[in-house]
Amino acid sequence: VANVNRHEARKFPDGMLLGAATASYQVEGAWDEDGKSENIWDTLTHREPCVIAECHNGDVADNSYHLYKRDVEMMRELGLDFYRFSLSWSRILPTSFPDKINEKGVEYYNNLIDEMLKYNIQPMVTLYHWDLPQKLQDMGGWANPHIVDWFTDYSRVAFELFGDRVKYWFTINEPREVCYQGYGSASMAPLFTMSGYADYICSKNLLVAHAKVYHMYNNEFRPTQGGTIGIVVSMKWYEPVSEEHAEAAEDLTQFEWGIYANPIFSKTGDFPQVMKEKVAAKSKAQGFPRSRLPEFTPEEIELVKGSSDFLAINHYTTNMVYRNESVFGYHASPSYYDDIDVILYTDSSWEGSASPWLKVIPWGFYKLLTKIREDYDNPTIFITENGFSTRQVLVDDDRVSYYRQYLDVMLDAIEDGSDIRVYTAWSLMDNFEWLQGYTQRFGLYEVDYESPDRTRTPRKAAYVYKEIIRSRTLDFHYEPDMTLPLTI
Ligand code: GBH
Repeated sequence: VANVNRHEARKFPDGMLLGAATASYQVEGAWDEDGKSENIWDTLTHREPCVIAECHNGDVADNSYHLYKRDVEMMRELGLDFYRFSLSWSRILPTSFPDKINEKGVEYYNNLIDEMLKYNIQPMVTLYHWDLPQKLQDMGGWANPHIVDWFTDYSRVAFELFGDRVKYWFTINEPREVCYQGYGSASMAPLFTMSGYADYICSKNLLVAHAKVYHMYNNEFRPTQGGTIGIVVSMKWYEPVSEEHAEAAEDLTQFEWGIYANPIFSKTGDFPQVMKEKVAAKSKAQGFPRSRLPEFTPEEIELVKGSSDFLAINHYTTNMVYRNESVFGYHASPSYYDDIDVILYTDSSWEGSASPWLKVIPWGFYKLLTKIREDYDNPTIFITENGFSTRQVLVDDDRVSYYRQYLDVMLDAIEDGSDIRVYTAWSLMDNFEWLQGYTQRFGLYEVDYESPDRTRTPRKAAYVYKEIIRSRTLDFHYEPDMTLPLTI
C-alpha cells in the first residue's frame, strides 16, 4: 500500500524474459494413462491418501495431459515470453531406463512444445521436479550413487527427443527440497526421515548427477543444439535477529543453500567449509567413525565446479535466525538442524499468505540478490519461481501486491548491477501443492476442481501480470477491468 504512493512506473530492462511455471505431477494428471508407470507421488498419495490435505492426490490434477491446448491459450492470453514446465520421467521411460521409450508420453510433450512454439512461447524444461520413478526409489533413489547414471541416461533421452526445440534446460528443481524434505523429514515423498545422514548422501549424489548431465549436454548436444542449462536452487533469505547473530544466519545460509551453490558457483568448489567442520565435529562427538557429510573426491569437486550456465533461483520468503544456549538439545540428534545449531522462525507481525511458511518480505529478496552478486561474482541469474498463495478467490489483491513488491526490489537489484535475465511467476494456474493438496492456491488462473473440465479462470493477478508483460513496465497504479474477458 505504501508503495502505491511512492512509485512511478518502472521499465524492465530490454531482453528480460517474463513467464510462468508449473511442474508435471502438479498439473498433468493422467497418472496411469498411455503407458506411464508409477512415480513416488503416485505411490505416496495412493498408499497413504490422507497424508495429503483433505486426502487429495494428483491422479487428475489440472488434467493438463488432455488440456494442454487450453494451457497454451492461457499463456497467449497472458502474453508470456516463455513457459517453464517439467517432464515426467516415468511417463517417458516407464521402466525408468532408456531400454523402452513410451511414444505416447513423448507425443504429449511434443504436442505441448509445438503448440507453444507456434505462438512464439519459449519452452523452458525442468528434467526433474520431484516425481522419481518408483522403481528407482525402491533401489534407494537419490541415496543410491547409481542415480548418477540413471539420471544421465534419462536426460540424454530428453535432449535427443526435445533438444532441437528446447533451448533452456534445468536439471533439478530445488535440491534442498528433494534431499532434506524427502530424505531428512516427512514433508516430501518418499518421506524418508533419516536426517543428518540420508539427506547429505542425497545432496552429494544429486550434485554429481547434475554435473554429469551438464557436461554431457555441453559435450554431446550444445554444439548442435546451442541451448543453455543449469540447476534450480531454492533460496530463502535468513535475517539475524541482531548483529551478534550474523554468524548464525550465515551458518544456516550455508547449510540451506550454500550446500548447493558453493560446490557449483564458488571459486573453491566443494561443500561450504563451515558445513564440513560442523558436521565432522558433531559426528565425532556422536561416535560416528567418519563425518556424516560425505566427501567429494578431488575429481568430483572439479566436475561440479562451474557446472551451470546460470544460477536459477526459486525465492518466496524470509526467516529470522538466532543462536543462544536454548538451541542445545532443541533439535533431535543427530540431525541436519542439530548440526546447524540455530533456531529460525517467521515474525508474527509479518503479512502472511495461505501457506504458513510464506510471508511477504520483499526486502529479504533484495538482500538475497545482493548477497549472491557479492558472494559468487555476479552470476547470471534466472528467477525460476516466485509467487504467493491464497485460498480460492478471483480478486486476489494480496497476490497482486506481493508480485509488485517483489518485482520492484528485483528491479532495484538490477539497478545495483545484478545480472537477472529471467523472471518466472509460480504458477500459471492452481495445482497440486504437494502435501497441501489443493488447499493452497498459487495460480494466476484459478482452477475449478469440482468441475470435470477443470475450468481455468483468470484472477486479478493474471490481468495485472498481462499488463506488466505487455508494457514491460511495473505500474503500481494500474487497475484492470475484470468485467472484460482476458483475451489474446
Ligand atoms: C516450490 O518450492 C516448488 O518448486 C513448487 O513445486 C511449489 O508448488 C512451490 O514452491 C509452492 O510451494 O510446509 O513448513 O514444511 C518452494 C520451497 C520449501 C516451499 C518448503 C514449501 C514447505 C515448508 N518450498 N516449504 S513447510
